Amino acid sequence: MKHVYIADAGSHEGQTVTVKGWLHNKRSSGRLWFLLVRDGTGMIQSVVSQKDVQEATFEAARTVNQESSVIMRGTVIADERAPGGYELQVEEMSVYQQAEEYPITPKEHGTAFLMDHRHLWLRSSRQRAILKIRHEIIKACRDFFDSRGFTLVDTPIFTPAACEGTTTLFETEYFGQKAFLSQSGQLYSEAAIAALGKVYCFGPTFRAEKSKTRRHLTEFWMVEPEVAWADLDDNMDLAEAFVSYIVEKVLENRGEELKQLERDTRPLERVQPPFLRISYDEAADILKQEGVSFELGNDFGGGDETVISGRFDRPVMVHRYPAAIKAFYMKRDPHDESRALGVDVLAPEGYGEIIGGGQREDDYETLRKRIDEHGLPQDAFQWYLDLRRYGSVPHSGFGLGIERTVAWICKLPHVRETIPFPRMMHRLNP
Ligand code: NSS
Repeated sequence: MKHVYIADAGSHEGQTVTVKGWLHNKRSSGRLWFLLVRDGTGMIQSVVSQKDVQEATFEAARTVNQESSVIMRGTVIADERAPGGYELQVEEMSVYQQAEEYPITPKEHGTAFLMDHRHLWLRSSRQRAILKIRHEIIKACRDFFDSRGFTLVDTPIFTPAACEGTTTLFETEYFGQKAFLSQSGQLYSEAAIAALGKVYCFGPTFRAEKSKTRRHLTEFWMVEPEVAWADLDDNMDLAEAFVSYIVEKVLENRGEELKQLERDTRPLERVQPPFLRISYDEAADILKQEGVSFELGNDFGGGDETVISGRFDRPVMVHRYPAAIKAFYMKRDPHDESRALGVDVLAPEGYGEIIGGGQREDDYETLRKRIDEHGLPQDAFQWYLDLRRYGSVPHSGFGLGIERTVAWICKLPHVRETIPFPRMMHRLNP
């Protein structure tokens, strides 16, 4: 008998098919069992009627447990009242594996319990919806760059030096040598632009974040475009077009999932270019107006970003941060050497930074000096300095954190639900 996925059941109306999946839940009314079966593509209500089936099938329906794996043969019937619009009138069913008593029940569970059972928690409708949206966001990232002439360049995970400061480096032993897990593929993408012009890398990145916040993971995914001959303004144009495209695709293709998460889509519909561009000093002024105590020169904390982004109905771009708090590779503003040509994109609704990037220092001597000033080893950066010795060009890029973007678009309270198996300071299992 033909195995059909539940999502395709509608095109088999009136036919006998086989559905394979997991028992989501069940209820009975005497001689009938209603089994809600899930297969990853959808849910279908399967009706087992005592008068229509063999004793073994009725007994299987009576005894089958939540999350058991099941195989059902039956006829697809259109039924407006059924979830998904179709029902399976079961002729025969078998239980492939009878599940033990399932630990996750409809009652409320604490976060720690759910995180310990993340491998099972993923099966819930809510987690499924989040993973579907995550997938859509990642696909949109790729499609955006692929359709604009960018080439994907895979950058290494084992690296000899820091990109984003030495305090969050994960160190590992590498055949008698020290290696660090990549914090960003940026430096390697900068090398690749001289070969390919416009590139992006997309992969897992690692930071030993000792902060326990709703925005920090120790392993997160980042997509990073890098463009030759692009300045800070070009970079901001690219970032706003990119973020708008991602939101547009999620609205277009994941309406069901957003509904399931009870996400109000109106704020997302407003995410269209142009985004407001304000300087760090203007952002600091907002904090002052709102009565937030903030020392000029410091970086914005999560709470500060919430206040700043709360002023706007769409993402806001904050540029020209104090150079002293930014990475060694950032180009200084020629009009004010104390400011770096960097930009952060802050998401609205209190989410804060989802993108960090900017224009890179392209002068050999200046960059060499910065490497020293930041206490970084010249040796490990010789290859990077070479890029300023052999055909240096103005260039810019940025990194978008996937998990923070998923958290914002799904409106989740914490990044831990945005990735299948989150890694945080106190979470390495499962
Ligand atoms: O440190 S960033 O601001 N910038 C870079 O890594 C640049 N090297 C990117 C580039 O220009 N190619 O990080 C970029 C984004 C940031 O805006 C967040 O969205 C995300 O990466 N990010 C994180 N997400 C989750 N957890 C943690 N710990 C985290 N750190 C950064």
